[in-house]
Amino acid sequence: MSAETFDKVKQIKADIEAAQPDSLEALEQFRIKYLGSKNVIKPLFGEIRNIANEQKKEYGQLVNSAKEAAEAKYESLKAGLEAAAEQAAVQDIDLTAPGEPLELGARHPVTITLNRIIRIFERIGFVVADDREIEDDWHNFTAMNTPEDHPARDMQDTFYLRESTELLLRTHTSPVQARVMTRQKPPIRVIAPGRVYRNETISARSHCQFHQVEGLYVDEGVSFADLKQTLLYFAREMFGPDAKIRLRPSYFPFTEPSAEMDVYLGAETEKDYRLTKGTGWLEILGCGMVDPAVLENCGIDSEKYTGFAFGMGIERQALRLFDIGDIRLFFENDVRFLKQFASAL
Ligand code: 2NL
Repeated sequence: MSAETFDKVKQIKADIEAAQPDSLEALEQFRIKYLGSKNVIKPLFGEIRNIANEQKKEYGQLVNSAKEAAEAKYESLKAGLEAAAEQAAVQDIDLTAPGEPLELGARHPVTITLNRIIRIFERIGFVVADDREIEDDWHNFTAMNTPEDHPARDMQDTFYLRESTELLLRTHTSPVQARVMTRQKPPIRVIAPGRVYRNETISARSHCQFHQVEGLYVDEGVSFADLKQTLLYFAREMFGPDAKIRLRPSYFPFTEPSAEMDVYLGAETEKDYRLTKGTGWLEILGCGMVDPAVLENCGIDSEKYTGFAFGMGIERQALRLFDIGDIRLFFENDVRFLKQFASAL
């Protein structure tokens, strides 16, 4: 009885020593058989109670040596077989095959339009200013002379942050300029392009997020004539050397006097007729002389300095420039749409 049990263990140990797993799969079979949770060695330890007392020690050592032989064989073969498998996999790769083509992206039509506008103003000394999109009530509204009860401040029109009624998604890029004015002395000549937010129902014509460029020029002796000449220059660069402009009286809380600027496109083509509702005139931007109260709010002496400012929406211009019919396409990130507007800018 005892001799048979010894023989069984010796046989298993011999099997372990003779085994030559030659692949990772075979090695795994080996591991399961001799080292797994239901391995064949485990029950042999239990057999020790059937062994005569004077042989127990020898038996125990024999079973242990079988187990150690399995562990040693497993460890000695593992690294080599893994390396061989990896090498075999590498050999399967055709290194001469052509690579996957990298798809080249295209600039977004809003970015193209924005860049065009920025270039035009950069040429006459305007510098791009950039700042946060989550603004505080003061920079977005109070500094801009917008009274507490102004409808723009309503929850219906502005996205406030849930944590605080002091923080909001900027409704225009004016707070960027407010920040420039509070930290820099005139002369100031900046343009502030960027994303702005309004709580509006999304349609083909409007969206709750869009882009704006605002401009600001503050110095001694800046006049409405400077405003008009600067905007005429812009219109000619943007729409061609024959572009005509007109300024219509308007109202903004932050400028006085204020005006809307239209550009004459003519109504000869069907597209221009449609865009200008038959008048030939297209509304492009709002502008005016910076209200002295805004200058004072931002720490600029309104007795010494004057300024003009303007603001325009980008999406509407991009729609016109690329003949796109629906503003929602700008924000869907569909590459089939976005790829169509390759441009030098
Ligand atoms: C529009 C009209 C406008 C301004 C923006 C401005 C900025 C400062 C001071 C005074 Cl820091 N004004 N910005 C002025 C007039 C019009 O935007 O229709 N935008 C889409």
